[in-house]
Amino acid sequence: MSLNYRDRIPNNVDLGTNRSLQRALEHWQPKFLTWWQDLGPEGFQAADVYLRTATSVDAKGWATYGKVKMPDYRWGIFLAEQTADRRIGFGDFYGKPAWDQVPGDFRSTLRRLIVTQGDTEPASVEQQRLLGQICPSLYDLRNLFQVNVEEGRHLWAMVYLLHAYFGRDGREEAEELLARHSGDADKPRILGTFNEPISDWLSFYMFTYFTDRDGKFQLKSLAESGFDPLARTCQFMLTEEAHHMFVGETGIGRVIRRTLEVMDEINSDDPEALRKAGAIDLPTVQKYLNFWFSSSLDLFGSDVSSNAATVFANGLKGRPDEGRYEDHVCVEDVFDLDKPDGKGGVETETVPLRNAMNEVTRNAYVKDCMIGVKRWNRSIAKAGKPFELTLPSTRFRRQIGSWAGFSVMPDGTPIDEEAWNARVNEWLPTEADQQFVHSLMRQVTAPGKMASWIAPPDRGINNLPVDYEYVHLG
Ligand code: BYC
Ligand code: FE
Ligand code: FE
Repeated sequence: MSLNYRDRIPNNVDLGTNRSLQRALEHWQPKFLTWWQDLGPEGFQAADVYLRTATSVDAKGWATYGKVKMPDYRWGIFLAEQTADRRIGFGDFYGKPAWDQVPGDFRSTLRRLIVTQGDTEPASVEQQRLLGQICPSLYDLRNLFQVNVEEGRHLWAMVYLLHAYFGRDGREEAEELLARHSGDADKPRILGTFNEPISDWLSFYMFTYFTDRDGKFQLKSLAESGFDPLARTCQFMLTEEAHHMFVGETGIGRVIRRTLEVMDEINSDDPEALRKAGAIDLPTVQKYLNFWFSSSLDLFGSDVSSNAATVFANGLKGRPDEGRYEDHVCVEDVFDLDKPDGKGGVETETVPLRNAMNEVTRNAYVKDCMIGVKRWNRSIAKAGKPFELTLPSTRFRRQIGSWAGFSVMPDGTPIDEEAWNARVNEWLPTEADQQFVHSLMRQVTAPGKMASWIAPPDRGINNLPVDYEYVHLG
């Protein structure tokens, strides 16, 4: 299936054969571009950026690279190839043919899932809009913009579904996706993490490591959907997501590598001395990790959720990698959950598996988060430094689910509020920590040069050297 770049809206859905849909999307397109100009990357709309653009929807070899001004990026509608005779892979309709149209009974539930997914994409662009002005290198600046244009395309992906399958209310929801804004007091974005400011690059790397990884797992779950257009859209989005998490993992890895170098240079691992030397001390990295990991855990929803049970039963949203499981119906199985016992301790509650699907997905996510942490720790150990980064307990600093509002130490021990207040500054970034990190953020734009607090990447993009001019400032 070739991608049509001749149409005003690039696509592989034969958009040209559906005139009214094409017109509706062409009506939304200028609104998207206005939003991009107003709330997309500030100050770089005229710059030439070395970006990759999709040329096929195959998992391999789908990209072409070249210098593009971001407003000229060809945002389009790309779905993975259709599988013949695809069947619904889980829930009450297991084994029935997948749906090409919206199943009427589940219309509003399905729309809500698509809107929630769609809302996060422009939210992240809004959160990151000022980072270009404090970029640590041209290489990083280019990666930021690559992530931004692709999140913009993910918005297109959901808007296409809303326009194509949900009629007038779908079109209204598409407008609302441009009307809510990250952090807006009156019209915030739907999910908590997407209203948190990302005002420095350490937060950006944490976000792309932890929060884009929620994207990976939610997209994997939606890629199992019995509603075939949603499944195929998400399958292609997943191929773009890998780079976002790469930016996070290598970004944090480079921050750590630079800190280790400075430790050797000044022959000290004292946080204050490291800060004076322009590096980010590892306890501060841990605090930022604690913040973004715990925030991202909330994105999976409550551990016991009737919503989750319903969307699973209805065949709308499965488990990530549903194929790994033997039982796809899950009416008999149960799941053991830890929850507060109301007396300052922990107790186990046994719930029907379908109601615990959010927790099943969250557990898979936590396991995936470990991979990078292990890699970072290996580099610290190799440098001979006695420090280990850890993922805090899933009970720590939760705002959604049965641990919401409870004071819990990073190791998972429940404590009282007084003890929490006495120690919270050891666990989460303080105002002073944030000010320090922010004080390091000075724009570096000479090709190949890096800010003081970050090591260069191992290699450049698409086999180009690290000192290639990835962004030509107009
Ligand atoms: N903040 O039964 P519950 C990405 C609401 S990231 C605020 O606990 P449910 C990306 C919930 O909406 C992937 N509110 O949860 C990453 C519900 O409200 P209503 C995004 C929250 O419904 C980086 C109520 O609490 N995709 O792509 O089972 C850059 C009770 O809900 C939060 C998706 O999320 C929260 N954290 O699950 C760019 C997939 N959590 O309806 C992009 C689609 C819950 O009672 N969404 N609530 O008013 C879903 O599948 C589900 O909506 C959720 C929540 C998993 C998010
Ligand atoms: Fe996305
Ligand atoms: Fe992403």
